[in-house]
Amino acid sequence: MFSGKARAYTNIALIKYWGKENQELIIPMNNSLSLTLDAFYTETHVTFSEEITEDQFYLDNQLQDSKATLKVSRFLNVIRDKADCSLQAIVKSKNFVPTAAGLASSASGLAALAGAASAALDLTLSSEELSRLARRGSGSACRSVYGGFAEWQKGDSDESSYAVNIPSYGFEDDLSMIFVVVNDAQKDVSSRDGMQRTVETSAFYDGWLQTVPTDLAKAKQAIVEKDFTALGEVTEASALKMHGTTLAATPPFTYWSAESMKVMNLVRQIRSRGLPCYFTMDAGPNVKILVERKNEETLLRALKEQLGNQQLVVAHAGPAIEILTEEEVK
Ligand code: 2P0
Repeated sequence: MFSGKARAYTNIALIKYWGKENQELIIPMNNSLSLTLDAFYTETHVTFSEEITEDQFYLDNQLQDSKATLKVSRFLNVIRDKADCSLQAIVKSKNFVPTAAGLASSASGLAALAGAASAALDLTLSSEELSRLARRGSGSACRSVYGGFAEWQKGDSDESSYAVNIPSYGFEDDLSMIFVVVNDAQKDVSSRDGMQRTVETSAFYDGWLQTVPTDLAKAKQAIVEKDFTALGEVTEASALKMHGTTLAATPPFTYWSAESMKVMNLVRQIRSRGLPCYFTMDAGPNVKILVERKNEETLLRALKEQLGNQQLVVAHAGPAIEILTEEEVK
């Protein structure tokens, strides 16, 4: 029996990843840039054992169905190949999220799985190697290897596609991200299917790709200069462009609900009244708002006034992935 444990925190992209050049290896079409957050994380315990004949996957103490287990098994195969191991595994994951409303993340989940399984099999990996490995599970997971800001450099091969830390000299500690949890009954298009459909069919996809390098450079410059306004503006622009591509896909789709639009308009309104804050959205209807930490309370009050009981979750910059000892597992 070989066991390992890890804790990984989720990340939200400020410059979005949207589209794959290679679906099998998860090589993206464009670089992306993210902030790792402290409020959501996954702890995963992996045991490779002679005593079982099939991988088993428990999420929050519930044995998962064959579809969810297959995703885990495929990823474990990548690690088994690397470590020359043929044992099956029991994977026990727990998502720590302040609310159950659709905030679980594949980024923290697959990063924690990569960390725990590689620790179990004694693969001694550098951060870049662990990032490459996590990428094979889920693209955004490669950024969760790092705390603070990370850039996923797309590369063009399994070896060259991984995330690196972006030094920010404490700028990330000046930031808050407020999640507005939007409840929505719409049927989901998974991010994996959504981005593929967009690459293959969207008339706007080339436009998206053309502007990413400039947006990325602006974001990195804003981080160096600790320029919140510049970072906020490019964050919002990147999200809007990514979501724009989905409207021109065949068949068209959107992750926005009426509630999402209401919240985005509210952010614009609050900003026009003099409080700098900017929104971003991912493959679902929740809206995330980037604000300076010194303005967090004021923004929360303004949001509560307008949104009543809608759930708000506050997050700050989070740490890098942690490989845990037995005692550290809750
Ligand atoms: C991101 N998203 O940069 C973008 C923005 C959603 C919108 O990465 O297929 O779970 O496993 O590589 O990483 C979500 O997609 O997709 C995502 P796969 P993933 O955060």
